Amino acid sequence: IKRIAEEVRTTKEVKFHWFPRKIAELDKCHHLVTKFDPDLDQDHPVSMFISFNLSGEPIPRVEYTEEEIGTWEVYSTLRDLYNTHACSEHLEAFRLLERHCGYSPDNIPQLEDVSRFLKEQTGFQLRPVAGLLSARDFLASLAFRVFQCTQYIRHASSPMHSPEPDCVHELLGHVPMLADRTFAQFSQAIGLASLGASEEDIEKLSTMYWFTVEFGLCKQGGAVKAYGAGLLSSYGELVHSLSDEPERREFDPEIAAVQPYQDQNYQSVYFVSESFADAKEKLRTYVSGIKRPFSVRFDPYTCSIEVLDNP
Ligand code: NLE
Ligand code: FE2
Repeated sequence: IKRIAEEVRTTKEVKFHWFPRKIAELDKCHHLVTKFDPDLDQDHPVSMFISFNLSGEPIPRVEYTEEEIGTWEVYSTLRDLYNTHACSEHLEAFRLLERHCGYSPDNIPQLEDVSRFLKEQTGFQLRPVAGLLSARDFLASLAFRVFQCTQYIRHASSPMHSPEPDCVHELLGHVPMLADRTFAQFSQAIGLASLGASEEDIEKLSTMYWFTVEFGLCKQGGAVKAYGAGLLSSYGELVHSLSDEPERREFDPEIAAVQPYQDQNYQSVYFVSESFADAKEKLRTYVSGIKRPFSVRFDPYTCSIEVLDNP
């Protein structure tokens, strides 16, 4: 998909990239990054049903096949590993999800139910998406506490690791973390920083997102635990990340934003945060160094972005 850059002007005639200012404008943030062609790539491991829905519409319910529910059974294996490998915020939210949202080894929870739950916890909501989105569109939705979420499941042949997001990744990895208050603030802050940012800053913010929200580790009670969704949804990588194999570095946004990464296999470097509060503070400092001709503020009453020209 070829993206045509749209430009808008502030009163001072400074150009910057278009961004949504109202939650309904997220309907325009659906540009997919196509890494494969499902028609040509016979091995590609997902059933590509796509729910496209507009802002405010309930998320369509999906009836998963028996084979798909079979794949979902990685749930039990992961669940056992969480006790030793997941951070406490994840474990705590997971218990609530089991109680209130149909999380169990033989049921794939419905996005609509999960979205309602998250909304009560942190104001986050889910939106179904057809695949991997462009970084700009994905990050923009976070500014509104909207998480764009795939609904299909990985192929039965590789349940323990998938290079692409799927509902195992979203529901077991992201959702529990989005139920945490500080983590939700951290995620929204990355989103707000991305609005109207230059291509270069989008690249840096999405790399930083990669090493935190997707593959982050944190210290807890003298141990290192996982909070990144890409770890929490992959049995193989969750074990790998806390083993002796990879390198672990202290989280520094400046460094994480430019660290090269690959998205087909396990990471060789992970960043460890002191806590979410500390990560949030470091992010704040990093973001204040990003140059934009304006500043933004989220108005929670109207769910819209206020734009202020910088003096
Ligand atoms: N590797 C992850 C998993 O297997 O669930 C998905 C990562 C998506 C960025
Ligand atoms: Fe993800």
